[in-house]
Amino acid sequence: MKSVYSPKHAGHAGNLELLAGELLPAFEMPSRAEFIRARIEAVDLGPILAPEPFDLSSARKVHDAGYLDFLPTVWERWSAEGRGGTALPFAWPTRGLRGDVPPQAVEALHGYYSFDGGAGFVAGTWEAIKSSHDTALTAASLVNAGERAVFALCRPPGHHAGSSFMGGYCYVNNAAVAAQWLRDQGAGRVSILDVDYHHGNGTQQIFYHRGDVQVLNLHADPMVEYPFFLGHADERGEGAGEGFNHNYPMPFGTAWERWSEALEDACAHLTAFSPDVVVVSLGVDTFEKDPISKFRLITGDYPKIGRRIAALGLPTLVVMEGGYAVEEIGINAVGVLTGFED
Ligand code: SP5
Ligand code: ZN
Repeated sequence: MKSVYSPKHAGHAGNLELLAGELLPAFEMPSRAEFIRARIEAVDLGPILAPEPFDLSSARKVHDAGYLDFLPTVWERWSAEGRGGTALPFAWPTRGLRGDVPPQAVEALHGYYSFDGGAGFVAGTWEAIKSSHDTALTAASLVNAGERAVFALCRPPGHHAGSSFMGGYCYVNNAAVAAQWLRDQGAGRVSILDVDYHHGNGTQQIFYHRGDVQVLNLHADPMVEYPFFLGHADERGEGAGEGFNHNYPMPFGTAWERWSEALEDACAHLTAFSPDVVVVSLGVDTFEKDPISKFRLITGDYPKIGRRIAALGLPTLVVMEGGYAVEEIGINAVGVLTGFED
C-alpha cells in the first residue's frame, strides 16, 4: 500500500493543551507521525510519497470562509501582540452569548472558532495543517486514479474540526475535505467510517444535512467522554441527511468482542449505502494502553480491523486521526494497513 507523508508536520511541536484543569504538553506530538513512518518502513508496507500542493477549493465547501481564512493568521497575530508559548483561547461563545459577531482580538476570535482549549498554535502550526490537508488530498487522488487503498499519514488530525470550529488537536477536517474532493471528482456517494476512540463530532456536523456522504462513528459514550456534546445514538442526520448518520457510543472498558459487533453493524449500513469510495478516519486511541482513553483493544486486533474494512471490497482512503500511546502507535496503525495486504 502507498502512503503519503510530509515532514512539515514537525513544525507543529511543543504546544500545550488545556486538559481537565491543567495546561499540559499536548498528547498530540510530532513523534506520533515519526513512529508510524518508521513502522511503514520496517514492515516494507510500500512507497512513502510526498504530498502535492492542493488549493483550498474543496476545503471551502466544508469549512466556512471566515474560519478557514483565520487559521493561517493565528500565530502571526498572536506573536504580533508580543506573546509566545502556545496561542490558546480561554473564552467561548456558549448559549446566551453572541455567536454571530466575530470579535477582533486574536485570542477572542480563537475562542469564537473553537469548542475547547485543545487546538493551540505555535509558529509551524499552519504549515503543518496545510501539509496534512495536502497529504489527505494527494492520497485521495491516488485512490481516485485507481489504487485499491492508500494511507494518508495526516498530522495534525482532523475529525473534531467542524465547518467553523477547531478543537481536540484538529483544525482542518482532512477526512471531510477528502470526501468532498472525491465527490467533486465525480464519486456519487462517499462513506466515512470513523474508528477513532473519540466521536468525530466535526465530521458528523459537516455532513449532517447531506445524503451524499454517509458518516459512521464508533466511539466512547459522549455522556462520559470527550467531545461530550455530540455522538449519541439518536443522532441520525436531518433533512436530506436523515438516516445517513450512524453513531455507536460504547462504554469505558470496551474490548474487541463488543467493538467488532459495532464495526459489523456499521459495515452493514455502509454496504447498504453502496458508496463509490470509503474514507476511514483511523484512530488507534482505542488501544488498551492509550494514555487518555479507556477502551481495551489489543495490538492483535488492529489487523482484524483492516481485514474487515478491506472485505468491503471498495476503494479506500485511510486518513490518520488519533492515538497517543506513542511507542505502539506505529505497530497498531500499520497493523490496520497490513490487514489490507493479506
Ligand atoms: C484526534 C483526537 O483523538 N483528539 C482527541 C482529543 C482529546 N482531548 C481531550 C481528552 C480528555 C481526556 N481526559 C482524560 C485525561 C487523562 N489524564
Ligand atoms: Zn481520538
